[in-house]
Amino acid sequence: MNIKTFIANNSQEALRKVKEEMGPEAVILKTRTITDSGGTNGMARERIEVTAAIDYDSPVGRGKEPFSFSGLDFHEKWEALEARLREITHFLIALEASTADGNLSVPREHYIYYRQFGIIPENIHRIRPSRRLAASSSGLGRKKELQQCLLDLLGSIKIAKESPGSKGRRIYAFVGPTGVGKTTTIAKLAALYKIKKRMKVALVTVDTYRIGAVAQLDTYARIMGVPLEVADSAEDLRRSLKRHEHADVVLIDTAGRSPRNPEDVSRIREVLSVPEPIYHYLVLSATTELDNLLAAEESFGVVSFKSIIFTKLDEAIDASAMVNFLLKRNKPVSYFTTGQNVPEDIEPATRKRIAELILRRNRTIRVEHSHEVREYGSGQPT
Ligand SMILES: Nc1nc2c(ncn2[C@@H]2O[C@H](COP(=O)(O)OP(=O)(O)O)[C@@H](O)[C@H]2O)c(=O)[nH]1
Ligand SMILES: [Mg+2]
Repeated sequence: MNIKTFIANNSQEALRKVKEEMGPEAVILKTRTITDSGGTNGMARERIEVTAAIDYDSPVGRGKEPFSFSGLDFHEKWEALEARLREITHFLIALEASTADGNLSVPREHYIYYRQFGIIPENIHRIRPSRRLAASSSGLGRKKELQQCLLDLLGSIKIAKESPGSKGRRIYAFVGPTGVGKTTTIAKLAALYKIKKRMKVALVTVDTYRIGAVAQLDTYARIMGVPLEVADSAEDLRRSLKRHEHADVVLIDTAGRSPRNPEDVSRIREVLSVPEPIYHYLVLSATTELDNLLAAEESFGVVSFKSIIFTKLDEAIDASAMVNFLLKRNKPVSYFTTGQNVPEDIEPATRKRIAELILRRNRTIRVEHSHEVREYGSGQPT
């Protein structure tokens, strides 16, 4: 596959260029109007950009030398590969949009735009094109409006209140799949509550399943000088909570169990069944694929968690699985964790951060950072 972009003063001239260079078998993938400053006296003028493709196996494509990496250094090869991948992705998205043409709920151009940012079709269908978007036709204005529609969609993601709960002691339990970072997140929050908020903190672990699990939290507890209780049953947990009835915050660590084993998850629910109200966080990793996030959410649903903490944002090159998950499930998000350092690498979730994560995904589109990336959206923290 060979994909090329041509710029011309009008569409006839662009099509002539495509035919001359790529032959009659070339397929037009995309046309758009762009604005540059090459008019008289540097004035802005509108031009047509056409992206066309030809298969190497076609009579015209055959015999042409495919792109060669020889002679490039590592950095150049990497950049060339990235550019190539972007072209292929773009081509596939355009193909997907053409195939679904009759069933698109938004114009084809919009569909391609959102897909480039990794938004899944199901979530694209939630987008309501603004009236301004329908009216604006010029290149730059249109791009800004498209971006604003995307930001409005992201703005519908719910953000949970920090430190939820009423006055008095707050009890938070952390559930989720193995290795997502529950224990590390608890250590970060314990330090924040104790040092920053000067609260009286107690830790309880019901994770007696894995050798070393208690030792891991115990190390953090000793460093921070907070008490740690180990509970093996609901009765144990009730007694531990009684011993710390004067604490401001109690953080409960649970065993990282396989979401695919319902018995494991039921056991956690059983241990956490105490008369005191417990606010449950579901901890998920931003590096997990969408299908696995949905499966984990479904199996941990039995512990009726109130909000989600996403970990390992630092490791996720693409945050679209996390964002698609939050849009699809409409569950509030509380915190993001961004590394292994305790306590620094944690931050309250914000819509601004979500927008930045999604917008950085598509580096082929220039992002107007100045005003759109802000704490937009009408929803109040829940
Ligand atoms: N890169 C990165 N690693 C993390 C983060 N949070 C936790 N980890 C690491 O993930 C691994 C598993 O963490 P742990 O807290 O034991 O997970 P748990 O099984 O869910 O309790 C450890 O090596 C942590 O240092 C994060 O935000 N970013
Ligand atoms: Mg753990």
